Amino acid sequence: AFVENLLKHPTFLDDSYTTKFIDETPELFDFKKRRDRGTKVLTYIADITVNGHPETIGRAIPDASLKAPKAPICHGDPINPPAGTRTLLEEKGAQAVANWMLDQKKLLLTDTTMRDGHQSLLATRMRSIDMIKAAPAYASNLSPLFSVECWGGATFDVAYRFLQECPWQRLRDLRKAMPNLLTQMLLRASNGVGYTNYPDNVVQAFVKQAAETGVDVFRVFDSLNWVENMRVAMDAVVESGKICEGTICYTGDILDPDRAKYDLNYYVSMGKDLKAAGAHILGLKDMAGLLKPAAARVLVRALKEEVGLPIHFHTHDTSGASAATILAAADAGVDAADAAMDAFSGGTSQACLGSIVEALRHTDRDTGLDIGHVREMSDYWERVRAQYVAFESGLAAPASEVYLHEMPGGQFTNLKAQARSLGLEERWPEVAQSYADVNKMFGDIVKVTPSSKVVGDMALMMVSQGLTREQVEDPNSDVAFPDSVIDMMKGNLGQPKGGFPDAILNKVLKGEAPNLDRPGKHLAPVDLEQTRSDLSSELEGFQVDDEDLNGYLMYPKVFLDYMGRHRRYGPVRTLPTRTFFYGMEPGEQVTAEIDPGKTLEITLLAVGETNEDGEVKVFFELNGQPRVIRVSDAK
Ligand code: 3PY
Ligand code: ZN
Repeated sequence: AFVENLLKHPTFLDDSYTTKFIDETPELFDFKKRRDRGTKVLTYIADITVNGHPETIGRAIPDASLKAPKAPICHGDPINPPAGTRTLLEEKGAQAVANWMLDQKKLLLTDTTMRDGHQSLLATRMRSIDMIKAAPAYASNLSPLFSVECWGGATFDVAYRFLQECPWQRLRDLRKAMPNLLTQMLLRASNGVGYTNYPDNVVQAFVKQAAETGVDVFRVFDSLNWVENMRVAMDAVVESGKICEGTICYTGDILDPDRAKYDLNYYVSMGKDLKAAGAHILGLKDMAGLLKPAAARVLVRALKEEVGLPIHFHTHDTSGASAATILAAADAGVDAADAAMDAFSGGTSQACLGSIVEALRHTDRDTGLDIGHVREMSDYWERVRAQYVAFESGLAAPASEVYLHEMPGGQFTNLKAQARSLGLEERWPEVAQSYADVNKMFGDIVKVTPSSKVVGDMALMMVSQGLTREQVEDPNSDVAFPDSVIDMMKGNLGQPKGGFPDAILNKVLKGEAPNLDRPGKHLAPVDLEQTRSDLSSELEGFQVDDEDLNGYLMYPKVFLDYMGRHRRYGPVRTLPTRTFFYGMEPGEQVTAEIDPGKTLEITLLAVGETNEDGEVKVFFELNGQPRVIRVSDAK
């Protein structure tokens, strides 16, 4: 309803430029046009104040006394932060960073707060402004970090789709504020930052652009662990001169003889394949948090000995046992591990960063981070998190149930919300069991975006229709499979180890032969310049730069919708988070810095009555001048 409501207003005709262009070249625009941006932002505030934000209506509201979070203090010169890992990359290149990792005694840490932390706890809804405020203090106070994971995964489309922001601008701003630290992204190999396999040249263009705009470390994985389907993305990363973290997704249990499909040899052999494919670092991505401490010792030791690359371990704390696993991995020699700042840790997110720092203090794997600085940063994140209560939906307690269903941390809360919307919340244990059954029916596959979404779609369908695995597999029963299941069985996400079982393939494809090749092999390259010029025409002559083009190629409709709203609402990413989600109260004043040093001082004076045409006048003061904005009351 939000999108429709906003798109109903055909006010896209006033001009044809985006925030980004204006933000970068303000001198090109006269006073009137700059004032237009003020009007746009006021229109947004008026609309949200009158109609509410559809994503927060009916949800928990942040405490009224909550103040906007203040940026953490920089201990040191924020303009010249201490040398960090990025300094090494810039001076000596990607291989030198990998070699340096191997030479370190300390356990290197990646902070995931700005990507997986909020993706797993707050449905990916953290806004750029809250990240950018923290970035100088990361550079200044936390320079021993290995990297800051702040881009990719679900954050890309959520930025356009729900936060009305350009994800590229987020990356550019963070990059600038943390010049000494490696930025890291999660890339779904041929699935880019989407849910489908893209043509090779789209993946290549995306990687090139991400490297140019500011990504240093690319964690590249495939949702079925098919190395064949990772090469295009990995080659593009290596070519860009950035760090390629070729990644194994961990599933099953290497110590369980009943899960022999994914045994130690499987992972070691995949690690060797990734090394041969050009990885500088070997990522070990335990997206559901299934790797147990004893298994971690065995796996890390074997990978270290047999592959020889530095190993970067990622896990989730759904079980509550992830810190134990990280410490076991550290004992076994893992080079780097992921953790989230305390206030964004635990549950379906990562382990608690401050506690890992403390656990290793006075040992030979001391992380080198200052725990006081970690606490200050976490205090900031705690205040940030409090503004997003509407999106909290996580676990109230650790759940050993994760070993049954094996859902990735990022999917868990999403699937729960989907189950709720289908009226299946009470039947969650059945959904969990069904998810496990579907996994077996599909032949025990790796479950991570996008394959995890396919398993989730099927599980929800079975529970809502009361179908068992036997009924689904029965050749005489008629089953309407979700589109995503049909697509995956056709081979459009690639091939899992051993292929999909015949029973389910035949049932879904009704005898049609699947494509067993790498999906990208059969996808024609996109004509990038033609697409740019078509898009430019569709946007009434708007100059489409490479970032916009790559955004459009990943998510055509999402990008166009974003642009439409952008023309109406302008640079709303500069608004405080509370204002963005809840509008303003009469008498309240906020500021928004729309260009460096150029600030809108906004006071909401009053909200009028709804007239017979369904319109409301909202009275503001903008930089001391009275302004009246009319919006329709859509309530
Ligand atoms: C993503 O692809 O967004 C993930 O976080 C997978 O774990
Ligand atoms: Zn994760």
